Amino acid sequence: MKTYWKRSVCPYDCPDECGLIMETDGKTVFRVKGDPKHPSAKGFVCRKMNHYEKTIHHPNRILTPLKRIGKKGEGRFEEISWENALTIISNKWKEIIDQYGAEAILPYSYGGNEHTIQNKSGEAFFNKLGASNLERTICSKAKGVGYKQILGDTQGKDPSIMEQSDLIIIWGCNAAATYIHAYQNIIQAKKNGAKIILIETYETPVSKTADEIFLVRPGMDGALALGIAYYMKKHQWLNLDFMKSHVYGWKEFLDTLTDEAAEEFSEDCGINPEQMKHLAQMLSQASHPSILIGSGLSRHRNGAMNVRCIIALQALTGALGDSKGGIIGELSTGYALNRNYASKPEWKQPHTRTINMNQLGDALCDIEPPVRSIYVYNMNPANTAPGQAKVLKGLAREDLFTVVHERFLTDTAKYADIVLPADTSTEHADLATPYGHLILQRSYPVIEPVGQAKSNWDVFCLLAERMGFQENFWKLSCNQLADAIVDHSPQLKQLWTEEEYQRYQEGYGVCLPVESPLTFKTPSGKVELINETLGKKDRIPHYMKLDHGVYPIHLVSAPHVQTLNSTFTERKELTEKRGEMTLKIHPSDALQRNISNGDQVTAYNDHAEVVFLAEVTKKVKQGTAVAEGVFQAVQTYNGLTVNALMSQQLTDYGEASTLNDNRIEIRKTKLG
Ligand SMILES: Nc1nc2c(c(=O)[nH]1)N[C@H]1C(S)=C(S)[C@@H](COP(=O)(O)OP(=O)(O)OC[C@H]3O[C@@H](n4cnc5c(=O)[nH]c(N)nc54)[C@H](O)[C@@H]3O)O[C@H]1N2
Ligand SMILES: Nc1nc2c(c(=O)[nH]1)N[C@H]1C(S)=C(S)[C@@H](COP(=O)(O)OP(=O)(O)OC[C@H]3O[C@@H](n4cnc5c(=O)[nH]c(N)nc54)[C@H](O)[C@@H]3O)O[C@H]1N2
Ligand code: SF4
Ligand SMILES: [Mo]
Repeated sequence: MKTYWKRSVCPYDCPDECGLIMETDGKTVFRVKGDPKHPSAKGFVCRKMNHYEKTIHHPNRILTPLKRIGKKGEGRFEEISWENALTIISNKWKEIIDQYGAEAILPYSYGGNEHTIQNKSGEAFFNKLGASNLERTICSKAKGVGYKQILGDTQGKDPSIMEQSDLIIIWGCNAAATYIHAYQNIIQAKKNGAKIILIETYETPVSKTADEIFLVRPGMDGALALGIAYYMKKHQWLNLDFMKSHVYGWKEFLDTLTDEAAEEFSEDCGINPEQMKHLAQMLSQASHPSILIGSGLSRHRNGAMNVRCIIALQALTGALGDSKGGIIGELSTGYALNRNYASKPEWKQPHTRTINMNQLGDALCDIEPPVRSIYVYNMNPANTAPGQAKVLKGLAREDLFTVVHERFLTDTAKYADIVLPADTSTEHADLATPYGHLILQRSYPVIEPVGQAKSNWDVFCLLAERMGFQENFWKLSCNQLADAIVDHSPQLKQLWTEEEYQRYQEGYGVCLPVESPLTFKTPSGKVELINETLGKKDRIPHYMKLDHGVYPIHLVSAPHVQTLNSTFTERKELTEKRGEMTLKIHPSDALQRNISNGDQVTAYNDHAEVVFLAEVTKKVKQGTAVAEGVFQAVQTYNGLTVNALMSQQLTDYGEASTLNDNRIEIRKTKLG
């Protein structure tokens, strides 16, 4: 058998989007490694993808279209042909459109595949159809908006600069699991002598690299940041030169940091004044401080504001204008590619309603006029959306026509009327625009499609034909569409040399140029500590105090190192290492409730009751409980996961999810 190595790039919802190389014969992938020529992967990938072949050729992959023969959720299906499946879907949709209008159809997708074509082309299809729009904000939109409110369109910094920092604050990011190459940069910085500080709600795997750990009350990071700013002001630990030249509104901002305010900050966030002062001193004495901001801390009702308060600190140190420090963790490369060529926003039909993806339960159960059909791709909302109990109730509706395009029979797919088999990133061409570093990569198919699996794009083209769309756009192959997007991105040729452009076209990861750190793309051309476009209440970063109701314990849902959201849960060797669905509880909270390590406990609030295995540990802050990972129904005790305890509320800005802004009570589960 003749095999060879081929270049590819990871498609999953992970900031690294690692460059990969794969040993193949064109039909089977035998081995997967990090691409040694990829500037960030440097030959190293995570434990999930270094056996990607186990996912690609997994015996449970869906290989043909399926039609439901059991009850919704039961998971009983029969195989049908593509011809038959497309006829059933298009006939049903035409019937719904005739009777209720296309708005009764809802697309539902997120970042299951992050690459431009498989991620964006569905929007073109549903815009053309006139379906309801989906607000795709489950992840970190509030963080993005918080960043924008102070830095506008300023280019995000590449994590590799942290290697030159002398102080790194990892603020709510489990980089050891979720941003592994940035974590390598941090480890290198530590070897170079940098001090590493962790600000978290619990001691994540990152703790082992941290010199000092501060456990904050969830959602109170704004208070903590402003407390630190207060001590910087009090002791004049400020970079006045930078502020005078490059920061708009700094005097007015500092005026808000009074002694009384500082006391409240400390009391609320659970970090004492001495610790705040210590953090202020370390930050201001560092020559090149970096702050790596995760997304979890923005999934609160005050999430965008908290992010803004943290960024404000680096306006006071001047690190925002430094090429060896500043803010890491908010970056996009989408500007380099014309992604709109794939999503066709101009085809959006006026006055169609928009549904927020975080309120799927309400959308399926309550809204008028009702959603009559949902098409799910790149997502598994039965496991990942907030308000799980209501989402499942909605998906169980007999009168809801559900189509799911998937690689595995996920919990969502089990509710489908029709399941369509999706391919993997090795089976199609695409264009990666990562959100964790400045490296673009183009990918080409490594193997032929497995079974009858098809890419998102190919399915949308087939559906377009059935729905009578006439545009030549729908006649392109994946690779032709990739060519067209690149051709319609003239900026690429301006950003790169001819040689870099050629390497990109050949499928190598190629870096985008780094802009001057003093280029602030805001209306004033400065860092906007005060944002005049916001109302009086919010123009200055301030502490947004929240009402948390009657339940005493704050619940945090954190990522797990063995899995990626619900992706990779098909891989036994990973889920076995992950173990059971666990809730981490502080010993004092456990004692008060007569809970011991290893007990079954029921966490509850107004949304649901969910059973976990208790892990009693000093690694969480008292008053906080942490559930890591996304679990499938079969891996749960009572059919529900931590997502059932989450509300459908949205953030202050960005209409994002508030997955970490929920309270619970916990009791020992009565067995038998
Ligand atoms: N292995 C693995 N990798 C992943 C993922 C995964 O599930 N597993 N998920 C991928 C996705 S979709 C994303 S968005 C990224 C996310 O990557 P991260 O930004 O690292 O992950 P988050 O979900 O934001 O959670 C990070 C941390 O936020 C903390 N946190 C929650 N609330 C607060 C708070 O109020 N204050 C503070 N200080 N900390 C808080 C949690 O304790 C958690 O440890 O990772 C991606 N990569
Ligand atoms: N409890 C809890 N809940 C969470 C999180 C958490 O950490 N804990 N994280 C939250 C965050 S940050 C996010 S972003 C969301 C993510 O929520 P989801 O997007 O639902 O999660 P994923 O598991 O990344 O991807 C979903 C599905 O996409 C499918 N998929 C992959 N590639 C393709 C493809 O090319 N085509 C098609 N049609 N399907 C494909 C995968 O098989 C997978 O089942 O979850 C959120 N919910
Ligand atoms: S899941 Fe993340 S760390 Fe793993 S290969 Fe993909 S991009 Fe890299
Ligand atoms: Mo995410």
